[in-house]
Amino acid sequence: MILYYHPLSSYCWKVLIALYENAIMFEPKMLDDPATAQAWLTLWPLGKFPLLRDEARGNTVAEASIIIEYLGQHCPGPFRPIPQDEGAALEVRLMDRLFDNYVMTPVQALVGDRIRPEGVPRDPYGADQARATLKKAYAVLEERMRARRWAAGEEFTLADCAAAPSLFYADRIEPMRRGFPALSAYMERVEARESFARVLREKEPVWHMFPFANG
Ligand SMILES: N[C@@H](CCC(=O)N[C@@H](CS)C(=O)NCC(=O)O)C(=O)O
Repeated sequence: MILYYHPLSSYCWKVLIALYENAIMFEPKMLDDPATAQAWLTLWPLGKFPLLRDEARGNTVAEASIIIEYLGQHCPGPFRPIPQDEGAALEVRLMDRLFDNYVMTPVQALVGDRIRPEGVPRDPYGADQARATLKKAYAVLEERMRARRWAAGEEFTLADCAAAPSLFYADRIEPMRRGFPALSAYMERVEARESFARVLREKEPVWHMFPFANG
């Protein structure tokens, strides 16, 4: 299986965590190579990454959460992205949506605002709205995760694949560690987990390219 990815992409981190959790073999293809980027765009003209190409089964799989569910179906292991219990599964999917829609989306808006090409005006109103969304999301997540070890309960799931990258990036842009003790304790736990620790180590050579790397 080929994973089209970039080492600074939070949605790629989300999939890498799932791959590393179950020690799944794959071929990473970095999108900074023009021929790789062309192959990826041909497969997925929407131009979003990550993208998984499973040559053996003839499948092209897009969208991080769907890729993770696909891996859970075809390469099962001790890490189960979605629990069998229906109620628990809904909570996992809800947390996955909360992290994508209300943490990662405003983070992308704030990063996008900072790296606008020269001559394109910034959007302070949109940036304020994005920060306000992040603060509301922190409060909701703090409350919901207060008594949990992992993002959706006692098991490490798809929700954690979404939580770890989105909170990591959000914390660099709108620091959360002082005001939100449950989220802060969660970040320490998840950063110590080998799958995510590996993702964090692998980002180091390119981390300076992140526009908020120094605050
Ligand atoms: N909903 C998509 C979002 C993926 C996404 O936004 N990826 C970013 C990188 S983290 C991307 O493709 N950026 C390129 C662009 O938007 O042009 C998913 O869950 O996979």
